[in-house]
Amino acid sequence: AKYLNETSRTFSEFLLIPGLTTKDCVPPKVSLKTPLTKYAKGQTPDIELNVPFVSAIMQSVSNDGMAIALAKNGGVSFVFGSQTIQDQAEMIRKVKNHKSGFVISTANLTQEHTLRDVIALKAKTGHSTIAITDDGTAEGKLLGIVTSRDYRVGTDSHDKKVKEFMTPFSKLVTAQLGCTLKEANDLIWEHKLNSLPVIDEEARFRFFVFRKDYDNHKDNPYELTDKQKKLVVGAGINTRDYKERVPALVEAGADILCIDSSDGFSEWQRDTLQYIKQEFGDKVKVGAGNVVDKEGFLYLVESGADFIKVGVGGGSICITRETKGIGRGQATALIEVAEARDKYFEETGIYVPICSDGGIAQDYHMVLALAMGADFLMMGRYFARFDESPTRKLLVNGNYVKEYWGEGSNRARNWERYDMGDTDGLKFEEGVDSYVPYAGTLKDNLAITLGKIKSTMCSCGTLSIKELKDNARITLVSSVSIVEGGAHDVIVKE
Ligand code: MZP
Repeated sequence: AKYLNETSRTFSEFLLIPGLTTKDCVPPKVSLKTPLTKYAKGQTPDIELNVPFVSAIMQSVSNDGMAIALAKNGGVSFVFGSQTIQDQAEMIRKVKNHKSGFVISTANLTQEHTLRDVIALKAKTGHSTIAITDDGTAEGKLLGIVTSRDYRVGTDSHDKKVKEFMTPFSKLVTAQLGCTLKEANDLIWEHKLNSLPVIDEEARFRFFVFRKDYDNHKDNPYELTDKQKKLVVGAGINTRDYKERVPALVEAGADILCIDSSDGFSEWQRDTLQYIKQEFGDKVKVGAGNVVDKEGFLYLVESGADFIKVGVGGGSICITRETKGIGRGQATALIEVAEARDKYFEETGIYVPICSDGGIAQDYHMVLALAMGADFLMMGRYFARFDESPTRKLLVNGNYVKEYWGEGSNRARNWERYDMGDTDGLKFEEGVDSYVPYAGTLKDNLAITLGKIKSTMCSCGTLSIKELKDNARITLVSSVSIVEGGAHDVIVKE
């Protein structure tokens, strides 16, 4: 055997050292935008994430409900593949057909535009549109568009038509936003969109869409800036039935696929990647993995993967290391693969994003993983705790919990993930069936997590994930100093 000299380490063994925080380095200015798919130097990736999180390809985590909630909040779900092709494609369709809100800048929508322009905008976005024109017809010039300063002009107006129009509109706003039209108007106008006591999650977006941006005083024709597309959704695939599953998922509208396997350094993954690229060219994006070293990374990149997933045995429900004795500490695996990714970029000009999959047990592990070179993170346990995960919420010993089981457990029976090329069926379990503490809604928890990440990034003096990767300073911690990191030598009050 060949011995690797370094110790296999995990996130809890590291800490970030603060860098200089300049006065303009504040959390609201931090961007968490990150590439999801590979791209050539100087170009932009076809798919980017606004938040560097994807939810795990697991029955107990990523169904259509989770996918809709996460996509609305800037991440992407990979809908689990351990179900029939038809059922998985149906979930993808549900996400793609979901009418969602898009924040579209109408900074340039002016009174020179007519209601007809707004109707065209509505046709493109699928949003309900409420606009007031000076003569009450579609060709009339815009007096106002939902909540904007124009509205005040509108209600103050003695024009009967405007008044007639505003009364039902006012009721609609009150019903959807749970506040008066004036309150909504003030909050939107003051850019305090997030303070709206929204009843219908999408209402916030709908009303923002048509806010006219007076601050810029621009009067060019409007342009739609976020992209005119539906929610982004991914799907897990395996190395067995890909010739049937992939076309069905593509047809259903999946934006990105990922081969789901506990050990991705295999010829089966190469065959699957090559089939997809030959059949669909670059139109179909597909990630591969999981690997834990540079050899595995290069093998899958050269086979055509659009991103690479890193991690073997670190998942919270995973017993692969105990069962089979394979795996690598997640931090060590990530550091090596990130180095290989950077070298590959230097040599070829192609940047292949890497995803750190599994083993995130604390929010601070996320920022460490990003600093160590992950472009985004796949998480199961984290998302399983939320209302949106597909599993039951139960009261166990006085505490609310959600169910969470591994794909390698008897409950999931996802033997394709552990395929060794022989007969069908799981031979032994590599995952457990468990509970995780119930934590509430995805949106609320994500806001807290992202707040922590941004705050840490500011402590490191960085405003983007790239800056964090390039400039972070990371130190190993001794087991004694880990004790120092918690409350110690005090009697903590209840
Ligand atoms: P975690 O976020 O719960 O720590 O880990 C989630 C990851 O564990 C998944 O994305 C997947 O890679 C891995 N996983 C899923 N099922 C099993 C299993 O049954 C597993 N062993 O290891």
